[in-house]
Amino acid sequence: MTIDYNQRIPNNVNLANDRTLQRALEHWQPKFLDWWREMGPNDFAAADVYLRTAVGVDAQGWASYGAVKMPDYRWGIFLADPVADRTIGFGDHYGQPVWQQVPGELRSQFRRIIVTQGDTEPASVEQQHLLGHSCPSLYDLRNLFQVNVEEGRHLWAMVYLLHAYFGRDGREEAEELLARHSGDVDKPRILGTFNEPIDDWLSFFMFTYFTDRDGKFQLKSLAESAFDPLSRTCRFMLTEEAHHMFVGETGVGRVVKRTLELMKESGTDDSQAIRDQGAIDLPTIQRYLNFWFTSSLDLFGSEVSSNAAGSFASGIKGRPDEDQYQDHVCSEAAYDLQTPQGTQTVSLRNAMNEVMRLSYIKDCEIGVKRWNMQMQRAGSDFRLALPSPRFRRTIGSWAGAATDPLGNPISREEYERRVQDWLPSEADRAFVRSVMQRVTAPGKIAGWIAPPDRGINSLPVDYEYVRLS
Ligand code: BYC
Repeated sequence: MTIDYNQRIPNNVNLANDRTLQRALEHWQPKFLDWWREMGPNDFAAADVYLRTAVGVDAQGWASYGAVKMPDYRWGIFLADPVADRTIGFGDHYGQPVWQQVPGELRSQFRRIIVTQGDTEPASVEQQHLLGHSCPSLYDLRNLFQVNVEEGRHLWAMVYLLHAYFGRDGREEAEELLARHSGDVDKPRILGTFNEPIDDWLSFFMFTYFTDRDGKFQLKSLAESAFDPLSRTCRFMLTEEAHHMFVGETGVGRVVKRTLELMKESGTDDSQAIRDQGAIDLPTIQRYLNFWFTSSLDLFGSEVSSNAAGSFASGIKGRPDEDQYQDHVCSEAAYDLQTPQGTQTVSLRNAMNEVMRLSYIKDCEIGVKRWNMQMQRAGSDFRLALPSPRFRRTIGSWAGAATDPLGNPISREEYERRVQDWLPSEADRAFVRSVMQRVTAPGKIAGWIAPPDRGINSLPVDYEYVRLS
């Protein structure tokens, strides 16, 4: 299904044939643009940014690249092509044909999940609102903006579903998605991580590595949904999402690389000596990793969750890559959980959040291994590690339990005494911000990060990816 760019709202859902829906979305569009102008990277509205824009929805050749001013980006509605005769892959309705409409009895659960997913997208743009001012290079600045415009499009994806399938309630929810704001005292974003400030680039890279990866897992589980328009929407979002995690993985890798270079040149791994040279010492990188990883673990919800059981049973949300499992109904299976009170056996359906969290942790390990290989090759003994999923949790069985990063229970007093070694302190954050001075000359790069191995879309690294004047 080709994307129609002649419409005011580019789409591949034949919007022109549904005048009521088209009008409703055209009514929401200026509000979105107002929000973008106010909460997005607004100081760069006049810059020409080398952005990719979706031109199709098949895996090959789906995007075109070119200079665009961000407010002119063609946000639109793109669903992956339907799969012929698709059937429900899990839960109580396993094997039945998928739904093209939301069943009445599941409306509020579907709406809640779509709203929660939709809420994260503008939240992340708000979190990164001022980051452009401290960019390490034009290459990185462009990547930030690419991520931002695509999160904006992912908001469109959810707003389309709300408008098209949830009537008046859906339209009201779509308005609310622009009314809540990241970190706002009165109207914060729904999920914890999306209210954390991202005001330095190390946080941005950790966020795109860890938090966008939660996005990958949540979108994969929604791509399994029995509600076919949701599944198709999420399938296409996943195509765009891959680049965001690439930005995170290579970003952290380049910070590590630069630090290792300076450690080698100066013959020391002393943190202060590295900081004196304007780079970020490895223990600080570990503390940032601890912060963003643990915060992202909370995004999977509680270990024991009747919401998760209900979503699985009724066909709302499956497990990522449901095909990998033998049992797709899971009505009899049990699951052993380790809680602060000891082992607890629950039904597998109730433990679906934990099943997802464990697959996510496995996926997170891959990048950590790569970063550690860099250290091994450079002759450093330092290794980064993911902390235990019991550490610094605010949701679920381990919420509020004092443990060290290995997950060993400790007293609250010991936790408070040692937390500075485990999580970024105010002084760490101030230091990290202090090295992040804006570099915008083509081909130049800040001193705390190594240049990328290659440019974007086969262009050289020193290409002028953002024309600021
Ligand atoms: N913070 O049974 P529970 C992305 C709430 S990222 C605050 O434990 P459930 C992206 C929960 O809402 C992916 N509240 O968990 C990445 C519920 O509240 P209500 C986003 C939390 O419901 C980067 C209560 O606790 N997509 O796309 O099974 C950039 C009890 O819930 C948190 C989704 O999340 C938290 N961390 O699962 C841009 C998918 N965790 O309803 C984008 C849609 C839980 O009782 N969402 N709570 O008031 C879901 O599937 C589920 O809502 C959750 C929670 C997985 C989030």
